[in-house]
Amino acid sequence: HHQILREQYLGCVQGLALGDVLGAPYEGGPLERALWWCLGKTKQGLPRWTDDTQMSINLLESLLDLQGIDQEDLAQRFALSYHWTRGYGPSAAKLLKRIRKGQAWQSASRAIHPQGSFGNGAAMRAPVLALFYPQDRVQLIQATERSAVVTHAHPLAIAGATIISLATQDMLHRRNLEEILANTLSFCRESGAQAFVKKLEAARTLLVKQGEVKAPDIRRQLGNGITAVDSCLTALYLALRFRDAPFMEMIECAIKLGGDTDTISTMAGALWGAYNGDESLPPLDFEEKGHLHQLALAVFERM
Ligand code: 8NA
Ligand code: MG
Ligand code: MG
Ligand code: MG
Repeated sequence: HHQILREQYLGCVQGLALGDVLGAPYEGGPLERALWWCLGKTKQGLPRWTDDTQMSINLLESLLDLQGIDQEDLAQRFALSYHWTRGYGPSAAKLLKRIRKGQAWQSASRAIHPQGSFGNGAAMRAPVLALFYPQDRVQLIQATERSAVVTHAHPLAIAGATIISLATQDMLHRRNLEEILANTLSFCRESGAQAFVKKLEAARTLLVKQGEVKAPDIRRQLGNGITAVDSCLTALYLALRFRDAPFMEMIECAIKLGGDTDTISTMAGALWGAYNGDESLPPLDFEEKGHLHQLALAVFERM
């Protein structure tokens, strides 16, 4: 039995933001990369993070202020902090602008996609839920669903977010590889998301494979895209493959995959940091690092 440490809380939050910061310059196509080349630093010259970290901060602050998931509060925080320079997904941007104009999140979401978004935008902020619900699996599953639907009502987006929040809980408890794969598989089966079951089997095969695993194999078998199905198990795979290796080796591998490099690095970074703690992260400075530190501490101290 492992006692979860303060540095694991700090590592999860800092690993999330650092993954975002390091992956963002390589995200998407040439246009997005050129834009990030111009926008990617604060006036003080610090690296900037994107929507992934912004929404994680919103979720942490809402959880701390309201002592649980409050969907209306979350919708307002997400909408008020939306800014086009943070690289939000196209549907997420539309949704948050509608909420900001006063539309209810439920009807705004349905107006954009009747079944909700299946992007990875709920999964990228899901690690912080495990910090708030570190012990109870059922409670974490419910909290993940309730916080996801505000922006991502599609069952695949919720399943992806839950895979990430549950895996973060497992990393906090420093469970072994087989346990984490078994826990993930049982959730994928419960949720009925066959696409995730298939990819989890592929991830297991890649994890136990002897010799080098090349980026094109990971990309083809697990995905590198902006949907939950094409990114969540990629991030879990990277975190498990590199969890006893340096953080930067994992990030380099995530960047080699191309596609949604910031979000895959965000999720993998949070998982890695939850396992290894903040002292093992590279000592790089970035936007609002001290504020993120304070938020992680505040969540730890209420445990
Ligand atoms: P989102 O909710 O906009 O979803 C991403 C995209 O998936 C949408 O814009 C649609 O194209 C498509 N999509 C989602 N749901 C449906 C549906 N039900 N029917 C048809 N199409 C659908 O964005 P998000 O909040 O999930 O974020 C996803 C990613 O976008 C994150 O990586 C984020 O960082 C951002 N982003 C990605 C890139 C990139 O090129 N990789 C660039 C900038 C921003
Ligand atoms: Mg992003
Ligand atoms: Mg909030
Ligand atoms: Mg992204």
